Amino acid sequence: MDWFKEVNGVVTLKELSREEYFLPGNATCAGCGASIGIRLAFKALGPRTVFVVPACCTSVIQSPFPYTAFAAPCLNIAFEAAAAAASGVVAAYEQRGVKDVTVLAWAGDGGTADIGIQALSGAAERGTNFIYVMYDNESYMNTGIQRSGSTPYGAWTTTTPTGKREHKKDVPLIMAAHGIPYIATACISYPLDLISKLRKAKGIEATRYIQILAPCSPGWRFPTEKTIEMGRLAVQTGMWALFEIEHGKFKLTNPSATLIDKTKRKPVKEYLRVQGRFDNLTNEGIVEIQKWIDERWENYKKLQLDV
Ligand SMILES: Cc1ncc(C[n+]2csc(CCOP(=O)(O)OP(=O)(O)O)c2C)c(N)n1
Repeated sequence: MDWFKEVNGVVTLKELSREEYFLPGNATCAGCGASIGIRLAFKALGPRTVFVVPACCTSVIQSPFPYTAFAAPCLNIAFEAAAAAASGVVAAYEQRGVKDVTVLAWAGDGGTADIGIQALSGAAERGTNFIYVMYDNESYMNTGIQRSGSTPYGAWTTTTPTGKREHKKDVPLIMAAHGIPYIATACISYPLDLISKLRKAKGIEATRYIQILAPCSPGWRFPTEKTIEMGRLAVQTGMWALFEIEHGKFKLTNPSATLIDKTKRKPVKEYLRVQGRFDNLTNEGIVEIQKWIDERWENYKKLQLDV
């Protein structure tokens, strides 16, 4: 079934299929940002998609029999093995001459930025034909909120009780160093942008990497009805930037493209002060994060000018 009109066209909510392949009655926490991402990924890619999911919140959401929440094939795999297993699925379909299935590795930030990065790097170097999504809830949430390489500076987790001392690892730029043709960032609070990036990725035959910010109410300590608001604040303050790197060309996408001028971005304090995970952050900590954001955006400016 050709259930969307164009691969790279403008997306509107009306254009989206009403069919749901991420089923209700599943095991998500209330206000789960990752599950919004899963629903949108299905809407973007359609049911001829095979998910490859390592140990993470999604495996718990998806797998408990008989309440499985995916109306499409899903391979649950070991924590470190998403890209390796997805490479195997791609090879199997190629061997059988099947060309209309999208293989989607769907992994958390721990499973990507930390334990899964060697398999992902290998697949990207080989140019394996899959989409790899890191849904970024900025911690190992499934096992009770341990810090990951993608946890931001100053955030409380059970393994950083006084706040993380290091800044977030820049996985999109690590992937860019592999020279793959499509890299993007997205956020569940901007669904049309997320869908159009996934659709664009679907139309490219190579390794594609998309990192999706997925706020987590229990882990970030905000009320469950505020998930979308958290994602918006992350983007509006510049803590999370929306961009694409297509064949090496870096481009900020909206609304981030409108925030290149520092004065257009909200102060990061507005984002930090509404999340319990930053409760212990001092004013110096806030200044440090603001400085980190401003430096990153200077780099984005340069990257955008370089193309
Ligand atoms: C080799 C190995 N180490 C540890 C675990 C335990 N484990 C399962 S899920 C998980 C956390 C996953 O974190 P992340 O990838 O960030 O996804 P999230 O749970 O946040 O969705 C851990 C540590 C495991 N399954 N395998």
